[in-house]
Amino acid sequence: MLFKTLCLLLCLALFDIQVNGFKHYVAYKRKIKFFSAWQQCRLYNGHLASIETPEENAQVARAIKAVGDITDDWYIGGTDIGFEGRFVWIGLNKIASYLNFNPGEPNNNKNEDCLIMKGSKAGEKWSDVSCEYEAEGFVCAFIL
Ligand SMILES: [Ca+2]
Ligand SMILES: [Ca+2]
Repeated sequence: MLFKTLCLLLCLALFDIQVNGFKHYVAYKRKIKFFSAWQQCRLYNGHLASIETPEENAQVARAIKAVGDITDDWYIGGTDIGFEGRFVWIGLNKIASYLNFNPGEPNNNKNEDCLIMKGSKAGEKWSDVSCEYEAEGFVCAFIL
């Protein structure tokens, strides 16, 4: 019985590591639309960056700064294309619970459904943009 319990706990722990594993972020400086970026990250065996904590937000900002200008627009993997106003991380199939939008965003201006990160004096925050918009680049997450 004890063995079974230990085994179950170990399995749950391993499962948790797999689901909530440490994310490594890499930014790519390449003019690209949202769904092309999404596909590109899949081809790299990652996913278009999901951000679930302030720490992860800082990691994504660092990845962008390593390759380009944080005051440009960089795609991350959030969209409300399925249900207006409710953002999901498409790489995780999860509702975005931690949110970090620029002031006045998301404003769904002319039906914007895809998320970018953009740095300013307010910090490294998010805005919704048209999914057809060609951003400066994109960030992939790799779960280690
Ligand atoms: Ca929208
Ligand atoms: Ca917007």
